[in-house]
Amino acid sequence: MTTTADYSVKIPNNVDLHEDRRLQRALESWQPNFLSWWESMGPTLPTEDVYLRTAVNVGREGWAHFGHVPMKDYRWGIFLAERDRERQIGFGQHQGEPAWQKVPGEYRAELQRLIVVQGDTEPASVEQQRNLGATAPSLYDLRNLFQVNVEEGRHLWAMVYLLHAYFGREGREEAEELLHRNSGSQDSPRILGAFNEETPDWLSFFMFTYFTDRDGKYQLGTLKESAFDPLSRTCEFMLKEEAHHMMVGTTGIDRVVERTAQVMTEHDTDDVTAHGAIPLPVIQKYLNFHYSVSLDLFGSETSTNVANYFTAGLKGRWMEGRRKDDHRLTDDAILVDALDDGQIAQTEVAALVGLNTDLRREYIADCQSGVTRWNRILDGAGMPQRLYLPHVAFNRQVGAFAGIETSPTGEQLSAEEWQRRKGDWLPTEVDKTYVRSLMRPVHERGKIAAWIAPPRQGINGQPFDFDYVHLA
Ligand code: BYC
Repeated sequence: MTTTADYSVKIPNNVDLHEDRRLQRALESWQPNFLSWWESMGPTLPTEDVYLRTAVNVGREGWAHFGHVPMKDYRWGIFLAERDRERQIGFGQHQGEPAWQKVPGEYRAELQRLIVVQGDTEPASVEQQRNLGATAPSLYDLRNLFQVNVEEGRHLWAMVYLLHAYFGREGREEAEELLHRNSGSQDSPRILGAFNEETPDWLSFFMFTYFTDRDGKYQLGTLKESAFDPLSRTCEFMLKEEAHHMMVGTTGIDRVVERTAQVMTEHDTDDVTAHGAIPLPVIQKYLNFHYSVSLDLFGSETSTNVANYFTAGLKGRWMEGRRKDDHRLTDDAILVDALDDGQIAQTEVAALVGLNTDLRREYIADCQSGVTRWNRILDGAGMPQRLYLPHVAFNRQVGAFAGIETSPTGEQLSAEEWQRRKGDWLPTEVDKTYVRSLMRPVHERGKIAAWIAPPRQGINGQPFDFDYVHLA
């Protein structure tokens, strides 16, 4: 195992793939299927080349190379973070034992399931975003979209490598299925709810990369703790790439809010539609939608699945190493959200079954930091309006609150009242049509659409007016 990726081979990798001919052949026979999936389900906008980052080294000293690459020639590869030979399991009933280099038979099914669920989200997001290139607000944004897309493709490779290398025939079959399920498909949809929603416009894209990619960050963070070392090392490296996706979402919404605030101040009006910007209430509705569907991605407040994952050592907590407890949690309790006699309440449960709640709370605190940041932009523009995260029970389809309806402040509503008022809180057809009407491509160097401010910084030290993408 080296830290540097070998690019002289068909499948770039740092896992000494050439030493295992069977595995290499299996992955080489999956590769054309991946490429034809990319051709038919990946980005639709024809391009000559794109200024992309390609991973070249997983070590500490610089890991990426930037350059213009035709997207179909992007080198998707397999990169695991460096192995720590002393690594021990950090939690659960195997705490203190050496990390596993193979899959223990008794946990095979659960591990495979976790890897399949994780793998399923990656190509799903590429499918969701495939038409966005045609309406990019600038070449800079177009390049970022494609960067996110190729890296999600690489994250699929990361999970497929694990399935092929450690799960035999079943793993290979699952790897095929990852290319056959499709986002939004009636017959074979993607596994998790949020990955079957549409990403039809760039406001949705920025909300998705802020809220849904952030679930990815937190889930990968828990899998990085896994006793199964190859999974842990794969996730560690994926998290490095994920940071860029977070940046795209955070600064994307920054720039939308900034532009709206500018137009509101310049024209002294809340109704910015006449001036081609996105009204704050519409931004809030999009935020409400993406946040609530992303909360669903954490599963139920109480889950025996997650208790079993933790006890077995398959999936840890966010920042497990920094937690000041026994890392076994067999005697601990946690307060989780619940319905008590139909009312929103909290109830005490065993800490182990409450671990989805624990992770969701870490995630919520992180989401709040974005809202605080966007409100600082509003404040800086001298405006009294503020954005907010809706109540945890708002618009939920999974978990304790799936059966009730609430307002964004958590006021419980009857089904009729919800039907009557939900258009005040979630994007309506009118809102979506308006946002879509703004989505006209700006594919000219150095230019930007009117509904969004330019970024403060370019990519890899390049200016905003750099030729990030050459269109075909
Ligand atoms: N939609 O015990 P429960 C990312 C299922 S995003 C549909 O409460 P558990 C990315 C659940 O599977 C990160 N079904 O939940 C972001 C279970 O079914 P089974 C993706 C759902 O198991 C942007 C049943 O309901 N990675 O990387 O504790 C771009 C009972 O569930 C949903 C992972 O999620 C839902 N929302 O936790 C690109 C990590 N929620 O098994 C990429 C791996 C639950 O009884 N996955 N269900 O048939 C997991 O850790 C867990 O499977 C979950 C659910 C956290 C998803």
